[in-house]
Amino acid sequence: MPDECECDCECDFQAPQLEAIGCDVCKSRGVEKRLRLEQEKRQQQHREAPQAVQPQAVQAADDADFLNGTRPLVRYPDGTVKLRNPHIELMDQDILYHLALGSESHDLVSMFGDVKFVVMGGTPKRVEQFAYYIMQEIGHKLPAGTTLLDISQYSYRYSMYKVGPVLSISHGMGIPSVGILLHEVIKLMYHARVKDPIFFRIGTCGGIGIEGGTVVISEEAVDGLLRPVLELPVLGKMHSRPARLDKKLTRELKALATAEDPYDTIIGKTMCTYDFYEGQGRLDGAFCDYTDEDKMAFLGRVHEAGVTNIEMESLSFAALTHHAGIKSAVICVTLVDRLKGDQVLAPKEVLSEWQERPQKLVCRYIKRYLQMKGRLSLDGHCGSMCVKSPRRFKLVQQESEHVD
Ligand code: R2B
Ligand code: URA
Repeated sequence: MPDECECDCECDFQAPQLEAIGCDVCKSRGVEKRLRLEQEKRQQQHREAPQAVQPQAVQAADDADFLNGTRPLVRYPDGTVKLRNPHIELMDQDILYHLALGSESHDLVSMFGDVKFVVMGGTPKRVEQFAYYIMQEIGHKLPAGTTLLDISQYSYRYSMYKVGPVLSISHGMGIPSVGILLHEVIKLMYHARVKDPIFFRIGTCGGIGIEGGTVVISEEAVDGLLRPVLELPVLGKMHSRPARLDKKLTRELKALATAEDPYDTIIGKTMCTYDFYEGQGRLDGAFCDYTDEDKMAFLGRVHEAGVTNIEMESLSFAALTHHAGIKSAVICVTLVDRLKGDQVLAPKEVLSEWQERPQKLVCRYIKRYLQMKGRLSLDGHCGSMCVKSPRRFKLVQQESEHVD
């Protein structure tokens, strides 16, 4: 488009307010020109943006901001979650596609405004199990004629159950899956105006030099190169976010392990990898270009660096919750000691009992919190049909489905 005016209104195309001067043709050209100049300026700024920052620098800057009190306020003063994305406010509606929810299709404040805890686990079955377990433990009563429902069933991606102040959600396997979910759950917290939520990931992992069935509470998440940072290419450039977990929450969880527990609960550094096989140094994948000695040397090295367990989601979980200013913790049970082997060989019933261990710890935390707030009702009174045993209730329900 030529900048010069072809008419005789003598519009000055150098003027800052191009859209306000000249004839109608020049005005519209002025607007177009301004938009084009703004776009060029943005593109130029993007080209000049600094190259990928080193993970150590990201961590150090985050530390400094934290200590100086200059870390941007990531929650509103009343504790509600603030979104670090100016675009959301400008949208007509925000569809949380993978949760099968929307900011205008659902009354998210009434549905989720009372949430305090978000507990994530890998599989739909495990989070359903946790929902029934926590329901029993906190004495949550369902209204007559109702049962727990998978709120996100129509997404066919993730499962979500709500039990009073607790949301139990499946995150699938790996950093991409948990990352997508966290974007949407953090937005859900924002739309629902949830105050000071606490997020937990409960899962499984491989241990290094520790017995199968040990519960590990992560003090830090690191990547396969031992860097405590989540790296993500964004618009063609590498972005780094510090992966940080709440230290106080970690200590509080550890304090809830008891001497009567027939297993150890420890605090350790968690390595998070992009793959279960080669990424975790296994010899039993479809491909393997290293020797048993190479594998043992790698595991020895990371163990020496303080790594106690390996899994596949903690880095994204820690980085995105920290970026959102949300307190979080990762609690995993070890299924195998990687210094002794690669395959998960324990019998199904044993694995099943092991997987309940992180659930128990988080349940103790939630119960203690609700007790302290005077919100734990265990008096057994309810005005309508109560669920006495969620397990039996479910069995009866399942059986009825098979009877004509
Ligand atoms: C633990 O177990 C899964 C792999 O089997 C993965 O989701 C993880 O972090
Ligand atoms: N999950 C993992 O990611 N690794 C293991 O070794 C076991 C469970």
